[in-house]
Amino acid sequence: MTQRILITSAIPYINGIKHLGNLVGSQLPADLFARYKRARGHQVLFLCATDEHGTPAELAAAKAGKPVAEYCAEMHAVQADIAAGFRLSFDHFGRSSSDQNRALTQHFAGKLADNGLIREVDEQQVFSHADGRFLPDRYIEGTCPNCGYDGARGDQCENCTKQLDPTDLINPRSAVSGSTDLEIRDTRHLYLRQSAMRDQLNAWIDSKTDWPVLTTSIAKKWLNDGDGLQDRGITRDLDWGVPVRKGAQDWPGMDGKVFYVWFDAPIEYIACAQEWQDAGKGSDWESWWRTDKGAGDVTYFQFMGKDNVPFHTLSFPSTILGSGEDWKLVDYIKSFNYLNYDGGQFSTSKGRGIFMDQALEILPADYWRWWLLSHAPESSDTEFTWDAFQQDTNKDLSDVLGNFVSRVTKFCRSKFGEVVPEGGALDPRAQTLLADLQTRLTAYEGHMDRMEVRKAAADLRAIWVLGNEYLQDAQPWAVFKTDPEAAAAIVRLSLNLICLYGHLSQPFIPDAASKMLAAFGQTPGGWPSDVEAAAQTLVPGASFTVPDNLFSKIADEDRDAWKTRFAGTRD
Ligand code: B3M
Ligand code: ZN
Repeated sequence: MTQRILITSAIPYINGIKHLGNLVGSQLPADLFARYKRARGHQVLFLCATDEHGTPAELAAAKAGKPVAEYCAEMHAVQADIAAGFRLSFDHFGRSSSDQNRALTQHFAGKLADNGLIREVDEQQVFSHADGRFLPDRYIEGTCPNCGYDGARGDQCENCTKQLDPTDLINPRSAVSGSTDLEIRDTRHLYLRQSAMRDQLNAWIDSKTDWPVLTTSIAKKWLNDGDGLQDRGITRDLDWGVPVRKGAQDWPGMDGKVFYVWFDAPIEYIACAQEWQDAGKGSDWESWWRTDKGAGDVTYFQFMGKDNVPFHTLSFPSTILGSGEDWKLVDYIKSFNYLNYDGGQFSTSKGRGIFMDQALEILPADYWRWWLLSHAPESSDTEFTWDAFQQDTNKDLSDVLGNFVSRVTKFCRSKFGEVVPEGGALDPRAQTLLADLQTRLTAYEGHMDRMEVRKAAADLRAIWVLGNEYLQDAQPWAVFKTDPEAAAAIVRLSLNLICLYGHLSQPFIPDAASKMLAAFGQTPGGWPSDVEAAAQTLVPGASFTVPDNLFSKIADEDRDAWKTRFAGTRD
């Protein structure tokens, strides 16, 4: 039965290009899942956007010497371009600074206020004399009161994932100037009464028995930690952001303030559907998001890195539930650990690792997609090393898959021409192969359905290997000498496997998959669940073209050059 599936990836910050660790922790697995579900015939809406508000955007724009709106528009185009380069198949790549998100964010704030879930607090905030401004959240650094990590930021400790307020930090300093000449000043802010939602959130999380442990353990930890579910400030003294309003009305005392970036960013998941419609790409966006308007049959999946889990299991659901309206809550949260880089961490602020634009400069998207997904940091952090990357991609993509495609098509061309030969009946070895493939395919589907990315990659690899082993075993080049009919049957089956592989590989390596299918005049889209039937799809006599080499091997010189080039930091 066709399902309606809503998929969102955590929306990347606007202030710079993301590294491969960010990519594999959200956008890439979300894309894998979206491609798979579409191929299986489901109706998918896959949304992502740039997260454009907050101090990071302001500071990055200032550094670039541009007005912040202009900077964001440019960086959005840059990120959209890179996403296209990685073949991320978003139905829409929106912007949290959109008019739609502005209105919706103000709408939610109004509803929360109506429902008594917002209180006004006269609080004290850090003002930096050296910087001449209030320093919100991220731009104050200090020691985490929870774990003692000395690089904790004012919004969250990266080390233990605890959500923080800037004034919680021990020995605070300005991340802008490093100055410790900080003064606490009075200012009034809005707080979301998350604590009033504890029971509701607890019951909701408890009902999610099929979620990954990584997700529920982080959620439960902060829910039951006593102060983990504190009321959260949702406004800031900044110029750039969604102006604080109660729905369409002014909010007395809140002039010149904006909503906190983490308040409006998840709301962009919703607004993005409206942007998608307003861009003429679809209709009836509310049928994806409002259970009173048709979204009752939608299943909603979110993908994100572990540091984003508290915001998606506590804060955003508080906004949704607290509104009292019939917005859809997420059904499944797939979260990821971190990918490390060659003995350390990827770091945007330090420019360490490989960034998305650089990756595409040196190799096509499929290499990265395959390696990153097949090493997705699911059950623990994992590490990127150039040696492993070279070894794995050379083996899986060139020696196994690429080699299979090229041997079969070239052998066929030399003996039978560029047409699918007729040949005789399949021999028992082929029957065994088909049975083995069917077993693996069923496992592959199960792992894809459950978003077990590494296991799914292992299944796909095994499916490729089975074809190679069969060819090695069946030896059509030897058989041809004595029994051309039998050789033709082996070749026909193998050509059919190329098409099967094209369809099954498409979620992981869309470009190579398209090339494999194009060689036979096919396009990606279908899903051959029945191997036996798939093995007979090509009509004898149908013509094909030998595809260009699908993958080149990564040479040792290149590997070493890249190792050196990416050893330092990005300038
Ligand atoms: N931009 C943080 C991140 O990219 C943040 C995610 C927002 S999801 C609503 O890790
Ligand atoms: Zn900490």
